[in-house]
Amino acid sequence: MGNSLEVIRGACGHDCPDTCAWLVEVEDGDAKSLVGDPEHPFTRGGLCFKVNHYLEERVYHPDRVLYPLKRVGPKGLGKFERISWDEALSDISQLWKRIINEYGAEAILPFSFAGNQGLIQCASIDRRLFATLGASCLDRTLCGDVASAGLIATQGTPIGIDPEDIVHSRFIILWGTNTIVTNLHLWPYVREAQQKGARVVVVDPVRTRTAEAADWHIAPRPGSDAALALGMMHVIIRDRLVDQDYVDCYSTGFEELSDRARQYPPSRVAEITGILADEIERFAREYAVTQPSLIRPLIGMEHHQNGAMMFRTISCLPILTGAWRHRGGGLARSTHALQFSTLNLEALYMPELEQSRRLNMQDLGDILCTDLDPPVKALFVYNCNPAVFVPNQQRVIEGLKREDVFTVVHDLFNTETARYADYLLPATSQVESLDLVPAWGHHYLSLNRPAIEPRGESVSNTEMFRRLAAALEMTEAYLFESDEELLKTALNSDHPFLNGITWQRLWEDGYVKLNQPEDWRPFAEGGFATKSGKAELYSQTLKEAGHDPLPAHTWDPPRNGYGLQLITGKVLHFLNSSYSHFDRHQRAAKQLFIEINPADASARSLKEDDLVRVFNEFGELTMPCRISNRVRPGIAWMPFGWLFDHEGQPRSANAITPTIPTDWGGGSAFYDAFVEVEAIF
Ligand SMILES: Nc1nc2c(c(=O)[nH]1)N[C@H]1C(S)=C(S)[C@@H](COP(=O)(O)OP(=O)(O)OC[C@H]3O[C@@H](n4cnc5c(=O)[nH]c(N)nc54)[C@H](O)[C@@H]3O)O[C@H]1N2
Ligand SMILES: Nc1nc2c(c(=O)[nH]1)N[C@H]1C(S)=C(S)[C@@H](COP(=O)(O)OP(=O)(O)OC[C@H]3O[C@@H](n4cnc5c(=O)[nH]c(N)nc54)[C@H](O)[C@@H]3O)O[C@H]1N2
Ligand SMILES: [Mo]
Repeated sequence: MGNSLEVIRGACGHDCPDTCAWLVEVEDGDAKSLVGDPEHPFTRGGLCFKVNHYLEERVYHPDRVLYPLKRVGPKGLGKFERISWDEALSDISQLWKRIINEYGAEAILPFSFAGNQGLIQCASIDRRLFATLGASCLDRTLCGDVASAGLIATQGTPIGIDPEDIVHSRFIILWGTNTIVTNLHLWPYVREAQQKGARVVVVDPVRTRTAEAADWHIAPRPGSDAALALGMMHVIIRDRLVDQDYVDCYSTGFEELSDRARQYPPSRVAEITGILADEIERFAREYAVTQPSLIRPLIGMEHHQNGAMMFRTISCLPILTGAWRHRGGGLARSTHALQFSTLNLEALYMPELEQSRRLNMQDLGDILCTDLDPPVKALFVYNCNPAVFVPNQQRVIEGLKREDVFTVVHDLFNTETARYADYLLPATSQVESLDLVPAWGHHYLSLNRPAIEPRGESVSNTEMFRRLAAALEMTEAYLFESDEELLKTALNSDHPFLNGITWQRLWEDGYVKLNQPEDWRPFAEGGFATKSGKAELYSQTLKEAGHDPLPAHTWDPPRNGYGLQLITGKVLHFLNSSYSHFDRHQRAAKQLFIEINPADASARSLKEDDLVRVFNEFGELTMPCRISNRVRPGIAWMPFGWLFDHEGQPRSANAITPTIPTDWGGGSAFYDAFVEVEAIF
């Protein structure tokens, strides 16, 4: 047989809005190259710093876990010996059966997030399996749910405009999102609009790269955005810049909202936000009169105690101005809700099976350390790295160390969490598994075809759970459906946006844009998804749930005497906790540091590069200090990921983040961490 060269279409499965389309060149069963697909209209052939070397750094990396492993030595050491799949599955299933007999199935906790965000590798057989067992259910609400819950309060749905329509916008507010770092492929669209004359405003307490590239950077204190938006509403209503016809036809509660906004004159808002009253006036007026105006938030704001209320409040702005009428106007956050609403998810997830107690992922430390009734005795971790990404890391690690908690981790690498595992099972990479990848940053649905066979004895998530179901002697047919059957089940939907999008077409073309009208304006003529069909400026639903029915600024996280509020944001070189294992990424990210304002530095007698102790009631970290005007006084910034400190020890910013629940939406106030900084001599 001669050499066979084939090009296979796929799509990145990382937890990122961009979902880049890629092409994998395969020769004799080996992947030779992986490049961005230049024909993809949204991602246009570009990948990113993280994924540019995907084959070397993930698929063929020498550290990849290729065989089932069993722990030797104490938890935390990360030492394992190779065993067979039969042995691993038989040990795990026997132990689980013993635990179920003694404590009930709720003593088992599946723990996963969006490490692979493909449709079925993220959630499918796993959900069915754990629900059928009666294991504890996990609330996976650390990213996205809070923002959605806030938008739902006003709009009834988190759906917004097609991000590609941003080119039609004339006034773009990137609100609490660092587009150039976290959502790279949207940036050319923003630039195109900017070149056509749009004004680009960034609202972010930190002067990020995106803020540098904008026309106007507005830097409110973190957590104060609801006050800022109310101040804008005050000006818009006072100066009669309201689209009264839109408001009268398509919303309820304008009078009540006007009364509320009256309580937020720019002078008061200036005190809350730290922005000058004059700047608030100008911002409000320009936003209201320059149509189409678009608000583009992503995640930043939701990692605060009042996260949902901030999203709820900013979503009232495009209602007042009628921005939704115009193409390119309104609000565009994640496209996740729209993409997922087109698919048959009920059939895929079978949520009716989930009847057991629910535990929230941000509480992992407490869940493992306190004896719940029944206690959690077995943890199955996949698609995430809780030792790094969950707040209050010390508590999480204390829990992971418990000898009486049986932990299995399924991952591609021996991660910080895997170090505490009793069994570490090998996972496939994206080029070795099949999936459909609905993007949360654009309207293309991609099919990721496996380009090569699974390496070593690695298995995809779906295959992993089919094997576990068999080992547990479960017999429900829905636990053994193939990947192709699962995907076809999800595509079996009569949503009009899926019209003409068949399995065959996805297989051949790799990606297809949702079949929406060319000029799609979701709320140009109302049609909100609330009970009344109107946007709810006053929300009875919120009132019944015990919240303020009107937009409000209420933000009062415990400071416990610590002077600096710490934002721990995403960086270019890592994808959350991933890619931090590689030298190239560590070198590029440099070591862990904390950045503070010159005023805060001089108040603490600190100089650039001084070694400092950063501490609060949760823990402490040592690192060099950077001094810059990128952050406002009172604010500190630290990169999120797994970075080396000055002694070469890997550390996560979550060593000093609290577990404060958000107002609603089930999230965690990662960015409401308060710390003190002092020099180490
Ligand atoms: N390179 C890279 N890309 C990524 C990721 C990554 O780790 N690395 N992670 C991916 C994931 S999982 C997600 S969720 C997205 C997140 O994408 P983004 O939402 O863009 O990222 P964040 O860094 O969480 O927050 C964005 C900005 O919000 C600001 N911010 C914090 N608090 C407030 C506030 O109260 N008000 C306002 N106005 N701004 C505030 C922060 O300073 C930060 O600059 O990125 C995805 N893309
Ligand atoms: N302090 C602070 N903490 C944060 C944030 C912050 O901004 N600041 N951001 C929060 C947000 S928005 C998010 S989304 C989380 C993300 O937090 P993480 O869970 O750390 O996210 P990832 O790095 O995307 O993925 C985690 C793991 O999934 C594994 N994985 C990838 N593909 C597969 C697969 O197919 N199968 C299996 N079994 N495993 C796979 C990867 O190898 C990796 O180890 O962090 C949150 N934590
Ligand atoms: Mo996220």
